[in-house]
Amino acid sequence: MPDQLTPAGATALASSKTTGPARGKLAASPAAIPWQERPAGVKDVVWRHSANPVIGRRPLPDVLGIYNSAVVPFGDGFAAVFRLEDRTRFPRLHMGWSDDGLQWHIEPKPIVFDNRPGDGDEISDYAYDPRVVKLEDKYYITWCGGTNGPTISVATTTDFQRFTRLDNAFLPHNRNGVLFPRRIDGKYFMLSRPSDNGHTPFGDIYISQSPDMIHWGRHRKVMGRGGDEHGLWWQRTKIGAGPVPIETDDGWLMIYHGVLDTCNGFVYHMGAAILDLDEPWKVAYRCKNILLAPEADYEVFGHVPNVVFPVAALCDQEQDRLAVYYGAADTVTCLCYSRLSELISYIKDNSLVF
Ligand code: BMA
Repeated sequence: MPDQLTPAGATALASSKTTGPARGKLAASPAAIPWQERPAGVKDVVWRHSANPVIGRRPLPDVLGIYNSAVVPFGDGFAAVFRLEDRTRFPRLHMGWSDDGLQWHIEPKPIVFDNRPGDGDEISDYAYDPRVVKLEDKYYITWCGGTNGPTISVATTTDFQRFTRLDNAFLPHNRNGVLFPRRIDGKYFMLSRPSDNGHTPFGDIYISQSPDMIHWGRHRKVMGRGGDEHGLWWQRTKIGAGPVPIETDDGWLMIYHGVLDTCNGFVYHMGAAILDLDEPWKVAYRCKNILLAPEADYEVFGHVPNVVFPVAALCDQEQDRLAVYYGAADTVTCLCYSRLSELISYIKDNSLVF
């Protein structure tokens, strides 16, 4: 195992920390998730972190951007799997560590995965838009990996030091693979978005089941993009699952991105739906309204303008707090917040299932 994941190898830091926190220490109690109250005067159900972006432009030497990245509670802090682009612009996954979910220690070298069985040494996949979920006794990382075009790659880890790659879940082309955090009726479930090899001009959310994380089947459409017929232009071109679904009394809260194709290109928004707890291919509620549109400068100006792309959520159900990490303008990493109960009510009150 190379030494890039040891503290001594971590020469580049995005914060002033000199040691990485939360490296597998057993936590007495989980760290508090990032949180800010809704600012006075703001009526929206979702509001931005006041010090966005939490990881800004040029966060490390020779790094052009960290965005669309996953965060999970780990030890007595948080671990992240970051999408990082250096001067090659070839996306790779890098580990990150944080005490508070805001100040990040970022490993300067990419994650090295043990090869998938049968792969040999030739893996040179690009890797982007990771999601991470704690499922039973392991953390599962899913991401868009490309060897013969983009599809859903999967790996496991228990310590974020060693990573074991499984076989890809699906055939190319597919993106936005998001696992559920527990088995349902004995099966693992994954959302995904069949796509093409480029900047896909279509896309609906599907769900697949597996008994073992290797064999995936019983593919079902969960929900489609919605356009003119529903008067919902913000998600008329394509939709894709975002963070790992959150289990609530009303169903699985699924935050997702919805895309509008304009004369100046795609515009990415954040929306949400609630899926049936036992039959998650059934949509119980689907919010008609955008929860977050690209409006802040850091969402509108960047390498790809007008993108908010939610990928990870931290939820404290006792405190009724939800923090969502999203990539902005394919350049920086941001946070936004909501009260979980208010968000659920808002989705139910503004629901149109189609
Ligand atoms: C999608 C993905 C995302 C990206 C978005 C906007 O197809 O590649 O990583 O944020 O486009 O460019």
